[in-house]
Amino acid sequence: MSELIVSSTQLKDSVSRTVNETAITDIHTHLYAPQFGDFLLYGIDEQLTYHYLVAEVMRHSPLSYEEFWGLSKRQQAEHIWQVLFLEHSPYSEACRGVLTTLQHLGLEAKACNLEVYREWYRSYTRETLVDLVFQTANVKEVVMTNDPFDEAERSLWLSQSSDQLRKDARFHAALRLDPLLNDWPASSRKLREWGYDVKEDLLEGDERSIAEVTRFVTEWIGRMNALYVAVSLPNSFHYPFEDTRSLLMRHCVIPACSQADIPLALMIGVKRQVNPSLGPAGDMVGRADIEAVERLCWEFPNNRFLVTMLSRENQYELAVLARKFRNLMVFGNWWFLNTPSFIKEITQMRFELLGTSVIPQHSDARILEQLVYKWNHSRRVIASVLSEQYQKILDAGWPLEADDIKRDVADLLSNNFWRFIHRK
Ligand code: HDL
Ligand code: ZN
Repeated sequence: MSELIVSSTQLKDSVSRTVNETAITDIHTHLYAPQFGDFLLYGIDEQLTYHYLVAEVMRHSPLSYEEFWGLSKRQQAEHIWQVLFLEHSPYSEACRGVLTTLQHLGLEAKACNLEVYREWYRSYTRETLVDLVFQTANVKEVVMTNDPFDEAERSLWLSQSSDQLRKDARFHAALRLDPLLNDWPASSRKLREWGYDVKEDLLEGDERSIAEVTRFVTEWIGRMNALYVAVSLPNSFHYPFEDTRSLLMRHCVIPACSQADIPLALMIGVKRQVNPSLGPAGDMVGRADIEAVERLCWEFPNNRFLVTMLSRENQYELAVLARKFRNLMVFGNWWFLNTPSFIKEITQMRFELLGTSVIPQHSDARILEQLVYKWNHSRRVIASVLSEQYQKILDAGWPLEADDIKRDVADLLSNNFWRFIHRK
């Protein structure tokens, strides 16, 4: 029998220590293994020009969008540092993230200029920095976002042996299909160029096109050894619907996932490019139709769906829906929800409605070092919420042991994912 938890102080210490010491499986990131070369972003200039900070600097900056985008990456970083960190206090979540990262990498918080940080990075290679960051963040593995419609990534997968690209076991692939499901006209033209016999005017019953799209998805699942297939969907997404997206999901993507015994990840509620002048920072949130998720879970009981939604207003109904469908796994506090106040509110509600059967967080990291702050900030909140839940069962006389906490935290931060994708 392991240590019996009897006091609230002992409980908080045990939970905090266990959450910090449990290595993370980060199920959705935009990171790449070092073998992908420049695809893997790192460094102070990349951290400061993260699109979250671009959105924030443009609220203060005297520069026009054109003037800002006309600056070099370094000049953009210098401008963001000057405006958001020196002329204003950096307490927004994205700004504070840079400070947490610098702190945990042992760098001074407010260097006289960015050259101090750039000099520090010169002593690292991509590979040694990955080692340092994964160790500092206590992350054991991440899932990438891999897009076969991105010409540069496509040619990398086709030119290098997949074993070469997948040789770092800390990096797993996810097949991202946004262009296929959200822009069929353009994607169908690309598929035809690549030798897939598909019609742009895709109709029910077009068995040849359906078979060819399914072949495309199946081939890329295999090439990448994808752990899941993913797509982000607009707040206007409905299912079923008389549109090509529904046809492709029903007849191509979900059957291909079934065949490979992997889930489909749905990330729902993004209104892309409401302000194109902001570039990657120009996307917005919109409340989505939870019935689309309900209908998918119902129509495909043998398929599994990893789902996260961008709107705060969708969180409660998504958690209740997960109580109705065991093939639905709720994950993360996506994008604008990835702030301590929302992580607390949403995680508490999920723990109350779903217990331990949830994946409470992913980082969405785009720049390698973001793993440090995103997980530092999230661990703190998840540990606090978890302690509150445990305290309630202690108060009800439940004999809680330290090993119970270790088991539950390992489930929440890793094992729930591996079990759900049938790899454990
Ligand atoms: O579509 C996505 O995967 C989103 O996470 C977008 O990449 C978004 O720009 C982002 O990075 N959010 O954190
Ligand atoms: Zn993402």
